[in-house]
Amino acid sequence: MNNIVRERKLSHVVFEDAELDHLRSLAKQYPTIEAAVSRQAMLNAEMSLPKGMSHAFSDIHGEIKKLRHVINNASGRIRPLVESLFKETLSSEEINTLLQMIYYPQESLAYLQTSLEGKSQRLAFAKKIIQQQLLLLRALGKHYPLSKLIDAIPKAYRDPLMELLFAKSLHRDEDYINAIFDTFMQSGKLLEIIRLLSRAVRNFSVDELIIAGDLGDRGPRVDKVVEYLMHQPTVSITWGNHDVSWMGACLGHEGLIAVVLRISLRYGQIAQLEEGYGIPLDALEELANATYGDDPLTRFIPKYGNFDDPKRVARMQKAIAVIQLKLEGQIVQRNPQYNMDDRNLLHKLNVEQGTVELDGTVYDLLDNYFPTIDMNDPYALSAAEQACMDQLRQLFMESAQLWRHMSYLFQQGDMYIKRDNHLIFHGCIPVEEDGSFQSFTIDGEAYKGEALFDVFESAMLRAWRKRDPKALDLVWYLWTGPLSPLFGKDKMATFESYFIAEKSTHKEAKNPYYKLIHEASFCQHIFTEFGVDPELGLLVNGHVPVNIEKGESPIKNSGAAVTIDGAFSEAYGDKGYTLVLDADKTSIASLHHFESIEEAITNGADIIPELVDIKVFPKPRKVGDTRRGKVKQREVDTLARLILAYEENVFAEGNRERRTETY
Ligand SMILES: [Mn+2]
Repeated sequence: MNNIVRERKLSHVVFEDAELDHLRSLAKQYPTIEAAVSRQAMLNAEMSLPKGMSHAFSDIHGEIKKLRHVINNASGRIRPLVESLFKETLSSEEINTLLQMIYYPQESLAYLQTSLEGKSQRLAFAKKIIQQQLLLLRALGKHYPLSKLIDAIPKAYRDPLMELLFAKSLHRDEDYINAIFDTFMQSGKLLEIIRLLSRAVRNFSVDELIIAGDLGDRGPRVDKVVEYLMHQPTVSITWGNHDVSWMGACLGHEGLIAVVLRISLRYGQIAQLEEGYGIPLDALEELANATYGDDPLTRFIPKYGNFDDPKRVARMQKAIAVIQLKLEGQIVQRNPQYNMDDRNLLHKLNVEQGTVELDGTVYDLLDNYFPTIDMNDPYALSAAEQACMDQLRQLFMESAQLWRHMSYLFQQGDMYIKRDNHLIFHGCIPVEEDGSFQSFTIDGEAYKGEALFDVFESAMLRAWRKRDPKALDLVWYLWTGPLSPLFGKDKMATFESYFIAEKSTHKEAKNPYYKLIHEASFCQHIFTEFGVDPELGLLVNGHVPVNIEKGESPIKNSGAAVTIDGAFSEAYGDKGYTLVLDADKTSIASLHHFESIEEAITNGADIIPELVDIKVFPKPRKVGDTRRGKVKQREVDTLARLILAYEENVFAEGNRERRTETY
């Protein structure tokens, strides 16, 4: 035995079986010491980069036009970069042209096409734009490893575009560069390349988009919002109460189908159902005409939208509202543990008198026409109502587009997410007045705090994967239940707002959480529960619009909580916020109205948000300091063990099994 082997034996490196199994599969990916060292070097280098930027929005509510703009301009972050890069070399008009090309390449090119005459002018223009786009990509590339920059270059044209990207550092002469551009020109590919590079710049400007819930309802098109998000590279979603209503409807939950239909009709947003998801409303219309043909329907005229026949929409809304109230009664009755009996009001109707009794007080009804309610069994659907729901349920479950979109939300979504000390969710953490966590019982077990979020998350997935009826009812509870972290109010006053004049009965009381987040000690109590650093933590929720006109601020007095529902959609106020999670600070950007793509192209309309810093970190955080960085560090450590296993001849390099190992 020679010395080296003796030394090895003396080192007594011990590998447990479980570790060896893991290293063996890793060895397939890194079959040599060189391969493992290369990977380690790249991981270590990446961990030293500043952490990428994340943008968080919430409460999009179907507002596709504005969402598209805010994503395209990276919440206003592309403009300052373009301005600083090109301030010496481009006029402000040229800067605007470049920005329009990046935001809306298709539309901008169509607009410019008319003013660019002749081949040489078009070539010169395209060449200029492409070179500017590549410069931008290089500037953005400093935040990423080279491999990511290469990945960002459109694959179909990667070799020639890489040449152009590095032409300057490689001292390429004009002939070399022109040969590439001339070929693109001759084959008619210049405009396509501009479009592809615009997308690359946009995708490269933001590391992660976080949507804190409520993609649809009220505003125009939930289907277009989901479709657009599905085309973005990295999206994380925390579900909102409106999202889970669509998700449950897609799985065939009748109560939630009624909710989704009623809200679409109330806000006059029928196109998303009929065009977006191919769900015609004929069955409902037939029922509505037969049942409410002579009804004046004063309480049901749609709030938005221009309709030739608003009464047609109103009739359908009333028909589905009554069905919803009945179905909700059934859900509450079959789930006594929800403690929502007080929401069942149909058996308290006095149809002869035209009144309803609510908490001991008798109120007059604004509408007393309920031909389908049988007072002996007020929560049962009539035969015609049931037949209509059967048809609608079939249509919801058969819509391939709805299934595609909702599957994306189930897969991409969570009840909450943690990002580097930011705890992000849609609604609230249900608490009592004194700040202690409220608990909710599922299958005889009480859950509160983080465990409550986790148990709802697994119910969501059980509903999706197994169509478990109990889990499906929990999806409904998440939509409207008083202890739902997505809803966060004591009740949803659907019945009262339709049928009772007294405004006091419409009031929905918010969970004490919304008051308590002004106190630093309460926020720290939450951070501890959710495993977030109490010193650096920030609570982020949407769901409740911040009323700027009333002097409300998105940032709470504690400095440790922020509400980012800034009324994004026109229906709510047309403002909105983006939370910008940067390496050195977290800031809130206030958005404003966005007219149209046409205005953006012809007059340079843009959303240039105002930024206010919320948290400034003692030192800029690197990738290594983040959640993803921790994963990378573990990979570096594991690779070190793999290298040791190679050095110790536990494995042979090159994917060759050592003979001794097979025994
Ligand atoms: Mn909401």
